[in-house]
Amino acid sequence: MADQPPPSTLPDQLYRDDNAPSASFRFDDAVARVFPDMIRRSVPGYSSIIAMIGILTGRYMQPGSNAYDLGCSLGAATLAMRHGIQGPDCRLVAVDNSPAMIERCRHHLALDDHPVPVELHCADIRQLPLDNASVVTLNFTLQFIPPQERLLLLQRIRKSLRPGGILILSEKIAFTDPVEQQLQTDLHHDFKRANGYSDLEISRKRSALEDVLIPETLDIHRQRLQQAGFAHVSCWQQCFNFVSLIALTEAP
Ligand code: GEK
Repeated sequence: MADQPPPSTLPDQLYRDDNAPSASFRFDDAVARVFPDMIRRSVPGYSSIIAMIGILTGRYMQPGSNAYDLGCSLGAATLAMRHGIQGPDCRLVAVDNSPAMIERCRHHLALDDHPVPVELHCADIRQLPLDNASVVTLNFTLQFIPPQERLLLLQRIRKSLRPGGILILSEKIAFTDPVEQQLQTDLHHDFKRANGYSDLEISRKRSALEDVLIPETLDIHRQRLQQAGFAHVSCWQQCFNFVSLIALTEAP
């Protein structure tokens, strides 16, 4: 694969024209083609989360264990995890159920010459066998899983983790207080406007994501993680309505 040209990274103009997709949002070829630009301009704090996933992996990855990046898209978090891994005999597994994402992710990984091998799978993370894990990442993926299926997935992740292992969970969140909800939504839209999206693009994308990306409150996430068996949950980054949590198998 390394001898093939790298995938081009195009500007996200998907919702700019009148022929913008009107159906529900899908991770298809059109999205995969513009994904790096789309996520950088849409998710406040994304690049700092990616960098910190490398740091967290470095701290918690145990020799002879597995790391998983679930919902890897083009492999940004996968690469951060790969570079964070220090110990010997570690295995890194990256999974996404979008063939368009996996195809491009393969190219991105091939351009990186770090020695830790990466296994790439096109699969549904709800069916993926997990074991002997010390670091599992769900970087803005759980929000696309139907809410009633989230606990089961977190329980399976918790069961797969060694003592001392962690889950890194990043999500768009909702707020119970309507004033806070409005404030954080407005600030997020200001961020998107500052990154060149028009009001029309913002509103078209918002409609496309309705019932596809389902945000929940920080309280619901914390409670569910505890119900799944995690000993401690810490929110280590919040930027407007986007957070990243670390869930520990053992209290620090
Ligand atoms: C990053 N983590 O750049 N099984 C597998 N993959 C899934 C499933 C599923 N059931 N549902 C959704 N996905 C990445 C960004 S994007 C976040 C993650 C976003 C995949 C989906 O195909 C997409 O690639 C990814 O989860 C979500 O760090 O677009 O906001």
